[in-house]
Parts: sequence; structure tokens; C-alpha cells
Amino acid sequence: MKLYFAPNSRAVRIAWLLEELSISYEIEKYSVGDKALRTPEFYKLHPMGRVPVLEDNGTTIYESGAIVEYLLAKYDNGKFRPDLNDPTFPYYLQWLHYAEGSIMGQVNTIVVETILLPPERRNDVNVKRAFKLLNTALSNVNDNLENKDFLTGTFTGADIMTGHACIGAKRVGANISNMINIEKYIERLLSRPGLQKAMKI
Ligand SMILES: N[C@@H](CCC(=O)N[C@@H](CS)C(=O)NCC(=O)O)C(=O)O
Repeated sequence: MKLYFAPNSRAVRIAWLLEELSISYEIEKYSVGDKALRTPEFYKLHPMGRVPVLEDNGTTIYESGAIVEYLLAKYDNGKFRPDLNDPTFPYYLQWLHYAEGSIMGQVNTIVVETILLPPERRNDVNVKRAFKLLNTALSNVNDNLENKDFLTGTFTGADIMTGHACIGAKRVGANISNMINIEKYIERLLSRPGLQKAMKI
């Protein structure tokens, strides 16, 4: 199994899951913004030049959420994914997809508008709107975590996706000081050895 990886990127999610599943893997390391991601060779792996990409026995797959679902369907044996008949299954899917569907779009806008663009091209209206929408999306996570350690009760692939997105949101400056459930949730996730290992790659 080979993971195309960059530190501080969504590829951390996949290394974290592989660690949680005790699956051994090889890393091919890049950095975000790396020119090596924009080569004809890399475009064969990911047509948009992004990480993560996973290679497994001749299968090449990208999109972090899809990779999480693939790994759990194939190798998890029910540890981090509820069974189809489990009442939490729909909510497991909901929270797994919430990361890219409702959080990361705003995080991307904030990164582009506050870090990547030169100051003269930044747009304050976009930044304010992104923070507002991000706050609403995170409030919803915070409410859902009332009396729960993890998004659907026990630790699952949904926490890898949306938990990592919450960590990213906090890192770009989302104000979660009044969202005590998320604060504690992030601490809980950061104390997991699998995530600690993935963050050190
Ligand atoms: N929705 C995709 C997003 C992939 C993505 O945008 N990855 C970023 C890092 S988080 C990337 O590879 N950026 C490299 C670059 O733009 O140079 C996923 O979840 O895998």
C-alpha cells in the first residue's frame, strides 16, 4: 500500500486511518504547492495534482473521503464503521461527508484569501462570509457533540474526516472559544497515537 502524502494536508487523514487500522504503508512525500504535483506523471495519479492518493494492489484512488470509505469497507472488519443495519450508520455517512461538504470549502476560501493571494487581490467580503459560514457549520458539530465523545458515539471514519476538518478550521482561525464540545473533541483526537504519528510524517 502506498500513500502519496503531504504534511499539513488532507493526506494526514489517510495516514491516521492506516495507523488506526495497523496497516503498514509506504509514503511518497510531497509538500502542498509542490511543483512535483503538477507533472504529467503525477497527473496520471490525480488529474488535479492533489494529495491524498492511495495505491493498493493495482488500484489507485483519490478523494480523502472515498479513500476512508474504501479502506474501511475493505480492511476494517467493523471496527471504525457501523454496520448497515446499525441505527448510527446514516449519521456515520452524514458526518463523514460533512468535512468536505460543509467545512473545507470555507477553510479553502480562508486559506486562499488570507495566505495564498497577494494582499492586493484579497477580498475581505469573501473572508468575512467564509468565517460566518464556517462558524455555522462548526456550531452544528458542537451541538451534535453534546454528551458524546465522538460524532456518532464511538470513534469512526467520520471522526477522521470531520475531526480533521475541525482541527484545520481551528488552525485557520475559526473562533471556537465558545464551542467547548469541539475544543474537548479536538483534544481527544489529538491525544490518539495514530493521529500523532500521522502528523509527524
Ligand atoms: N477533496 C479532496 C481535496 C484534495 C486537496 O485539495 N488536497 C490539497 C491538500 S489538503 C492538495 O493536494 N494541495 C496541493 C496543491 O494544491 O499543491 C480530498 O479530500 O482529497
